[in-house]
Amino acid sequence: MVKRALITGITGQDGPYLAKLLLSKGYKVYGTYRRTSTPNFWRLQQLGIIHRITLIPADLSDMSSLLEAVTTADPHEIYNLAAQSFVGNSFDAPLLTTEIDGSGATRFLEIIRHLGKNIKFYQASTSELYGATRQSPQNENTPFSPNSPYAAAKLYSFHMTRIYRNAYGIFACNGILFNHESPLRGLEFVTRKITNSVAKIKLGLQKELRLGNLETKRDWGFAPEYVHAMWLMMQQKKADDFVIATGETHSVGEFAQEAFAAAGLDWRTYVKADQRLLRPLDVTHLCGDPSKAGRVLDWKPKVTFGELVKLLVRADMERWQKYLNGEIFAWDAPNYPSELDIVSRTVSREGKKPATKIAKLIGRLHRG
Ligand code: NAP
Ligand code: F7E
Repeated sequence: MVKRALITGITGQDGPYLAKLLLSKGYKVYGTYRRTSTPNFWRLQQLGIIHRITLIPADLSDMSSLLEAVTTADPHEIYNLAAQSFVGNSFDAPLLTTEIDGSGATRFLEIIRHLGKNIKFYQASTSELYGATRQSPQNENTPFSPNSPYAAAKLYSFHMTRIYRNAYGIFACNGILFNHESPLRGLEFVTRKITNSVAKIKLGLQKELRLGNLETKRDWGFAPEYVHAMWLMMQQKKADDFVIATGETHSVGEFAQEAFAAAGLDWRTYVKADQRLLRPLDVTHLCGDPSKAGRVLDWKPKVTFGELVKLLVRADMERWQKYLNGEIFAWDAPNYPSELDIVSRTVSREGKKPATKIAKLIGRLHRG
C-alpha cells in the first residue's frame, strides 16, 4: 500500500527536506502552500522535487481550505509544519501568529476528530516553549515558560495536540525541535543572515554585519536530520512527545566567529552590535537533551556545530558566486529588498553585467 502524507508549510525550510525523505520512502506526498502574489517554490526547485509533489492551496487560518486539503489528500499522516515561524515578527503580529501557530493545529485536530479516520498528526513544537527556564539541558519534563507571542501560540498547539491524543485517542505527537538550520533557512534567521553576509563580505559586496543580541545561546542542528526524527515519531506504536536537539549550545557571537573564520576573516572587524535588532524579550539559553529520542527512536544528531557552520557558509558562497557568474538558479536573495539593493549597486558599479572585475575577484578567491 502506498502511504500518503500531507505536509503543511511545503514552501518553508523543513517541508522540502521532509518531502524528499518521504518520497525516498515511497510515499505519495501532498504539500499545502499559501497563494501569494509571487510564487515561492525556490526550495522545492532547489531540491529538484517540485514535480513529484501534489500542491494544494490552503491557509492555516482558513478551516475550509484545510478540510479541502485533507479530503483531497486523504492522508495517513499529516505533518503540520506551517507557521509564522519568525519569533521577532511575532511581537509585531501577535494575533496573526496566534491564529496560525496556535489555532491552526486545533483546526487539523478537529478535522481528524470529525472525519473519524485513522490519520496520524505531527505538530511542529519548539524549544522556544522553554523560554525563560533556568533548567539546562531541557528535556520533555522541563516546565515550559514561553517568552514570546510565538512561543505562547505554540504552547497552545502543543497542549491541544496532547489533549486530543489523550481525550480522543488520536495518534498526535509533538516534536519539540531545537533550532535547526540548513542552506534552505530563511534569510531573516540569524544563522543564514550571518553566513549570507560572510559570503558577501568575502566577495566585496557588503562592508559590515549588524546583529542584535550576540550573547544568546542556541542548540543548533542540521535540518535534514531533524525531519528524519519527525518521520520516526510517526512510525512508533504509541504517539508521544520528543525533544530533538544536539545537546550542545553556542552563542550567536560564537556562530559569527566560526562563520567568518570559515571564510578566512576576523569577525571582530565586520560585526557591529545594533540595539535596534534586540527583541522586546529574548530567550537567552537553550540546550536540549535528546536522550529520550536516542533511546526510543534510535535518533542521534551527526553533523557537528563546526560542520554545520562551514556547510552554510559554503552554500552561500557558492550561490553568490553563481549569481555573479551570471547563472540563473532558484534562490531567495532576489526576493529581499536588502539583497536586491546590493545586487543592483554591484551591477551599476561594474557596468551592464556583474562580470569582468568580479569574475577576476572570484578567480583570486578560488586561488585562495
Ligand atoms: P519556515 O521556513 O518559516 O516555513 C514556514 C512555512 O509555513 C512556509 O511554507 C510558510 O509559507 C508557511 N505558512 C506561514 N503562514 C501560513 C499560513 N497562514 N497558512 C499556511 N502556511 C503558512 O519554517 P521552518 O523552519 O521550515 O519550520 C517548520 C515548522 O517547525 C514551523 O512550524 C516552525 O515554527 C517549527 N520549528 C522550527 C524550528 C527551526 O529551527 N527551523 C525549530 C522548532 C520548530 P510561505 O512560504 O508562503 O511563507
Ligand atoms: O534567532 C538572536 C536572536 O531568529 C536566534 C525559529 O526557527 O528557532 C528559531 O527561532 C537568536 C535570538 O531564531 C539577530 O535575538 C541576534 O536570540 O535565528 P533566530 P529563534 O528566535 O531561535 C526556534 C526553535 C523556532 O521555533 C523558530 O521558529 O539570535 N539574534 N541578532 C538575531 N536574530 C535574528 N533573526 N537576527 C539578528 O540580527
